[in-house]
Amino acid sequence: MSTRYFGQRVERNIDPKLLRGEGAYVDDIPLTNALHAAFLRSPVARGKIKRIDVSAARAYPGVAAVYTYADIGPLDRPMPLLIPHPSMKSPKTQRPLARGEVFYVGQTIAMVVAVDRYVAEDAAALIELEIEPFAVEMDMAKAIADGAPLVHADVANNIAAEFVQTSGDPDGAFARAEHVTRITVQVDRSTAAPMECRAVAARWDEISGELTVWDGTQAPISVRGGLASIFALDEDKVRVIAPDVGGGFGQKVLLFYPDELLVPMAAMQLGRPVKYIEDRRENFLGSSQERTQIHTIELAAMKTGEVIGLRDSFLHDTGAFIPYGIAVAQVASTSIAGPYRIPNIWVEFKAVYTPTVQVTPYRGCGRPQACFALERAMDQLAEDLGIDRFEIRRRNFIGEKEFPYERAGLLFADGLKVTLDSGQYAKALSLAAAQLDMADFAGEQEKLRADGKYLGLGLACYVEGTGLGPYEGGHIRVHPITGKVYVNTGLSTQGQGHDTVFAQIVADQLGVSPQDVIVVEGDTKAFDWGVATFASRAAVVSGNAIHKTAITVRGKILQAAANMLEADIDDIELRDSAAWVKNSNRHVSLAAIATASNPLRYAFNEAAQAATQFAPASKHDGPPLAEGQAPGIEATDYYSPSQSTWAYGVHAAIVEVDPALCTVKIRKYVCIHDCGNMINPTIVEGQVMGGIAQGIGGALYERLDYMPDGTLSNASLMDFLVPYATEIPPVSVLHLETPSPLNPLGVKGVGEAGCIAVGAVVASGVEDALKSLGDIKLRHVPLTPRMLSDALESVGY
Ligand code: MCN
Repeated sequence: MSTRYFGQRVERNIDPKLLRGEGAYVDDIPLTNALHAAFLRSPVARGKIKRIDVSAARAYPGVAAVYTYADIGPLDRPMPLLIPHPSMKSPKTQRPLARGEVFYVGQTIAMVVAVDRYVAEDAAALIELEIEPFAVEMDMAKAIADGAPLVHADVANNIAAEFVQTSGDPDGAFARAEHVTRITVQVDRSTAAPMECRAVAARWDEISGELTVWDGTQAPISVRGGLASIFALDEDKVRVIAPDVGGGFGQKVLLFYPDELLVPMAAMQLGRPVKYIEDRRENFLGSSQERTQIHTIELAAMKTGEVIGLRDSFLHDTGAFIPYGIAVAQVASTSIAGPYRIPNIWVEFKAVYTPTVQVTPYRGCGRPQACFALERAMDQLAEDLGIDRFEIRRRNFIGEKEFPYERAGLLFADGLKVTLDSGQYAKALSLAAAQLDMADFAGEQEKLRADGKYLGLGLACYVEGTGLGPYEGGHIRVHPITGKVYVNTGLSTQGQGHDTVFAQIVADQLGVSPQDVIVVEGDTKAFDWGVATFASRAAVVSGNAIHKTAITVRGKILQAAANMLEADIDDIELRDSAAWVKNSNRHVSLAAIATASNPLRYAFNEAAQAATQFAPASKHDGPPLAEGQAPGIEATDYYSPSQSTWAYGVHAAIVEVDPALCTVKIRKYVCIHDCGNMINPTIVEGQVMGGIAQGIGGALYERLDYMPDGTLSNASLMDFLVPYATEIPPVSVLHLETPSPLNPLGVKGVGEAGCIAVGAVVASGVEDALKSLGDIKLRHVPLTPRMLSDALESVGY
């Protein structure tokens, strides 16, 4: 029987290996005779390097080399600006090693390479460094004022970019409005905190002239291109392997971190493998972060609750450098109207340099901030107009028949329109309400209040543009001899389960079991062209590329089988790893078909013997394919989406607040989401759950606390509070599947979805819980006990 695997809960095939501890991360790669790198990092945020003396470090026994900017030749230049944009005045990117000045605590100043990490760190500690500190302003709102200390001397008011987008006639809408709600909200700085910190190892083979780099990156092909160009090597001579990677969440797709360039450089110069494994403190100090935005948002509404206009002006903290241009802020600005039919929009932002590590996309990429601003404003509008929170959202949703819905004038990224493709927003809201069991909730809220416990209901909706281009590809090959199917892609995986879902797609087309499909990712030798894993794009872009390729391979199999079995091509079906003549027992295995492409080549094998029994029925003497078809049961193809697909969801929660202790417990969390057709619901649920857990961190616990002098006070997992499993409540995840009309599989992305709405839901719930105590407004996450205490104090509690 042929089975359809698309949409099935096929078990993730990589898990047994990882759970048994058999994963191979960069640090597990055995490298004989390897040297180890350690970095000297800046202890101050801004300052001038007055003196650096590495002589003691160089003389330290066991040290192979010490590098400062002066020792790295052509690498001493600013890293690439990945996404240029005309709104940027003087875009700054970081140099691998600081030259002359430092811009944040943790910036790399020197690299020591030694026989082991201990020696490398001890030697780094011997480097004499004198920095004249400059004044800093850590508060983004104050940093744009005249006279504030500058992060970059030539960037006035620290404003890295200013950008305005308009849709419709916002001024007209605000003039017409019967009510305007205006609030200011803030989301604070956080970090991805992956289980595995970043890691790079490199080996240079002088004889073949080949550089091999193991890199815990989300973008191996792009890293290879960068390394080849900076070291003036042919791309074929550079192999980048992203082995098992313990989470990335956007942090591992910077291009480049200093070590990604310097470790290969050292390996080439020293003629020995070199390894660098970032430790947790370095991850807090030197790896990208995201989130701080301050929005002032206004909704122009009619008394019916209809929102006719939106204005949003926000500050976006971009850190000391801006390698991703305005991408994060632009995504926030184009997500600002959420799932609502708001025809008139004005959204403006300023990206602000601060003396902190650079900001690049972290799971959600600007959307959690936009969602927080919009949904907090929707709650306020509901209160202002005396309309139920569910009802006001229902009245403003884009209706099912209104798709495709274009927000004319807004650009998601350069040249990329904001056109929402499909959805059932109202249905998602109704499902959320049903899941919460509102009648029951009201009763319990009343009952617990008598015991001094305060229950509240939180609600938020989001949309997410997913599946960003420009392209991804796939190569599929049915292996002669074994008949196993190999799928190579240009992506890498950090835990998303690509190998399982891509196997499902291929298995459906080729009539094999997903267990017989071996997906190879994260190795530039396996596939040549590709972009990276980010922007929730693998299902949409790679999934469709692989689907397209599998259809071509299927066609070749059918053609060859028809020839081999002397049957009509329409009479062939594929199942159980073989091609069958329908309603008969006549069949030939995929192994034999692939082998028959060139039986002589595999002459010592049984499948080859079997294959020779089938005389090529085609008129030519070649493999049993059609004349002109390439040999081998294999193909390569690409998919390039025309625009993003828009996933969405409604999240709601019942929270319990203890005002005496200022603690918040999430009692129940409900997530209704829609990522189009699901390839694998179990994987989708894992993604959503992981996102929600990360969102809870951002809602209640995780904040990077920069001190007024620019040092990070909580650069450790003892102080930066990542939630434990015990903080994650029971979550019911319900799926809607509205296919995207934009791609053959009808899929949308889901990798970031879970985290987007959580901050807004929690703040909404806590505010609701405390309503009876006074006019408490919660406009800032993470919502710490301190903030709650202040809020309660402000109403005299
Ligand atoms: N999927 C599916 N059906 C759909 C959509 C997706 O079965 N309709 C599956 C996909 O096939 C894939 C997974 O769900 O196996 C996530 O798919 P997708 O939304 O396409 O996201 P990507 O695979 O491109 O992963 C990137 C995304 C991002 S941007 C971040 S950040 C993130 C995330 O994935 N980082 C993660 N999830 C993560 N999960 C883990 N474990 N680790 C990370 O670092």
